[in-house]
Amino acid sequence: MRARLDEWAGKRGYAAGWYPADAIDRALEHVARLREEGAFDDAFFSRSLSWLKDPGVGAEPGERSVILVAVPRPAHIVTFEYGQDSFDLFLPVTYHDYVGVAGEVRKDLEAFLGKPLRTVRAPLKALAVTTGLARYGRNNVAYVNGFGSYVQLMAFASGVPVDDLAPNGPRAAALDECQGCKACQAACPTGAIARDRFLIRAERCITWFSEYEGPLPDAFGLAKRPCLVGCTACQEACPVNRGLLRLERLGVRFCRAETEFLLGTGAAREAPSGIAAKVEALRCSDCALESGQPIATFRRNLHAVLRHRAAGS
Ligand code: B12
Ligand code: SF4
Ligand code: SF4
Repeated sequence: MRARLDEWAGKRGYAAGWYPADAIDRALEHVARLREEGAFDDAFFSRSLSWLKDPGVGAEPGERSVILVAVPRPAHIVTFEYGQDSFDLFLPVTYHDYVGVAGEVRKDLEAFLGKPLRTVRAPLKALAVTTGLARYGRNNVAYVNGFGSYVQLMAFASGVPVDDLAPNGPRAAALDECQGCKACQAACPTGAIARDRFLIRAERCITWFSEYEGPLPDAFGLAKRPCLVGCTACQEACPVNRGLLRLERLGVRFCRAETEFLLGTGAAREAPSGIAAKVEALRCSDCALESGQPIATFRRNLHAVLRHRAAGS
């Protein structure tokens, strides 16, 4: 069975592994233990990790195994005309079509195996690392052999039993390359990659701010790679990722009037015709329209980044 999964993944350029379903419990316990130890900032936990207590998280009765898939993904480029110039802004790896890609992969795998699968909600990095599919970098992102960290992780449960290759499972392991390296720590503009512990201080991470309403650190707009949401600094600084980032143009260009509408600075209060299709093409829940208007985080992030670009900083 594992051989069939390897064949499927190999043909598509993915990495994948098949594990007993209790691997999901181990990953959940790992995070729960950190919570009990008080490792998380309360605001961060309640905003970003409280879903771990939702019904339906983890394995369901009758599910015997979990398939983990790491799909290499590019970052995407979108162009905005603004002032006298045009600017290429980025959607970091995983932000374009997150749900769509996971859905396609599941359908493809179901067809290949001839078995129904259920998408599992779980802490995916902990799952990938504790099963041995990936390793943590000091930046707390998961690295998969040959792909670096530029992957989207996904997990699918099935009723098919599978032998545990490593009883008790491998422990969470860090990359060997992290020994003596602090490149990601030095590159992180907000000190989120801690000096005194392995777990990042996610409540300082620019990505965290950029995904929620509220004040945004200046560092978001000043980033070397200007992003519409998220941050790529700790991954791009990493020697293990060297040469692995793929960039793809989405072929979306917002003209001056459209950019002004998105920023709320133009005369147009009504959406210019055609803009909905362009925004839709980003397939990004953080850069969307709601009732014809850009959601607050989209407008705020775009404003922050274009203001700095136009000022030449
Ligand atoms: C919440 C969340 C966030 C939060 C918090 C991030 C975080 N580090 O927890 C915010 C909004 C900040 C965020 C940011 C990003 N995210 Co995010 N996020 C998630 C989400 C929903 C849950 C992550 C999670 O479980 N966090 C809980 C923490 C406790 O778990 P952990 O990070 O694995 O931490 C473990 C280690 O610290 C370890 N540990 C503790 N002490 C020690 C000591 C040693 C020695 C070792 C080895 C380990 C160790 O134990 C912890 C628990 O197991 C997942 C999707 C999912 N369902 O899993 C995506 C996910 C993790 N995100 C993803 C991505 C791509 C990102 C960004 C790169 C996006 C971007 N470009 O801006 C950044 C990266 C920021 C960073 N440096 O981590 C991808 C990661 C892919 C990958 N290759 O790892 C995921 C898996 C989505 C996906 N389906 O692919 N994210
Ligand atoms: S930059 Fe260095 S310390 Fe950070 S994850 Fe990469 S190898 Fe590890
Ligand atoms: S994503 Fe950016 S802010 Fe977050 S840890 Fe990495 S470098 Fe720091």
